[in-house]
Order: sequence, then C-alpha cells, then structure tokens
Amino acid sequence: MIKLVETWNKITNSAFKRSMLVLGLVLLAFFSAFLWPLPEKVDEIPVIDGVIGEFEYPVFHRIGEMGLYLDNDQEFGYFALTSPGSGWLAIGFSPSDIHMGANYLFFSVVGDEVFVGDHYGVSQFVHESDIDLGGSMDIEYFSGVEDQGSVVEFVFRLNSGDDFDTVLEVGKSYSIVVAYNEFDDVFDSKHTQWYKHKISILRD
Ligand SMILES: [Ca+2]
Ligand SMILES: [Ca+2]
Repeated sequence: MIKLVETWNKITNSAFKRSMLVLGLVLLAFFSAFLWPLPEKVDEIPVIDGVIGEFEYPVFHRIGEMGLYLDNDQEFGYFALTSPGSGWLAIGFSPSDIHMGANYLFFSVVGDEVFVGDHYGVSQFVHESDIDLGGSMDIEYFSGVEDQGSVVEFVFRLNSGDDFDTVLEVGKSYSIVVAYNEFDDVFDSKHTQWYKHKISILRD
C-alpha cells in the first residue's frame, strides 16, 4: 500500500501535475477572454452621431486649425471634420485649380440641426449645388455638434455615380481642401481659413 502511494505521488509530482498546470493555464486564458473587457474594436464602422470616439477612426489628419478623421470600406467613405468656428465647414476633393472641378461637401451646425450642401467647383472661385447643375445630393448620412467649435460626421459613397462628385478609389491618394467660416453658416460666405492637404483611401 505504501509503495502504491509513493508511486502515485511520484506520478502526480511530475508529468500529471505539469499537464494539469498547463491545462489550468489554457482554461484560465480561454475564460479570461470572456471575463475581462476587451479593448474597443477599431474595425467597426464609425457611428454618425457628431461625437468622435477615441478609437472610432483609424486615420486622423491635423490640418491647420481643422481636423479630419477618415475610415472607409469598399463602398463608403466615413468622415469627421472639425473646425474651431461656429460657421460652415467644408471639404473639397480633387480640385484641379483652387475650386475648379472639386467635389465640395458643406456643413453648418445650427442648434440641433445640420445643413448640408453637395456642391461642385464650376470655376476657380465659384461652387454651385450639384442639384442646380443637374446632379444629385449624395451625402448619405450626417450628424453634427457645435460646442466650442464644430464637429460633423458624414458618409459618402466612394463612387456616387454623380458627374459632380469625385470618384474615390481604394488604395489611391487624393488632393483635398478643407475650409471653414468662423461665424457665418451661409455656404456662400467666404471662408475664414482654408488649407490644402492630401489623403489616402485605405485598403480594407
Ligand atoms: Ca453629388
Ligand atoms: Ca458634389
């Protein structure tokens, strides 16, 4: 009997104990993944609510006094634009010469409402609404908040099918302009400040 107990102790002290320890660690790792909160996922699409979450967008550009946050999938671009002003703010894609040929997206936050404009640069200094030019308003979803500056979030199709919008292709880079007015919400009022920049549409 003593011999049997000694043999059992030897087994449990060596291989058996080690394998139980390994099994215990595997189980602990497995269950802790469920018990402990995981970091917020960054591969979910942004929520268009006018609030920019810490991990909501994979790309951020500081452009002068403005901020541009980007995300995209194969079909849509997800954007957040910030300005230090309370007037309109806008982004223009692919201008060939100042305003000329750019797809301009304008936003004004007024109280609880957000006004939007999908425009096109018809000359160096003039932009007109796509609708007035025979095109369409293609800002799919939008939201904004004004509080010590302006924040807007919006969704735009990478290829809207409208002649007055820029086609954005995944994996390519584009020239952009961003601009804002400090106080005025009327889109035709002149910008307070504008900046040129370059962005890339990421692969998924
Ligand atoms: Ca359009
Ligand atoms: Ca447009």
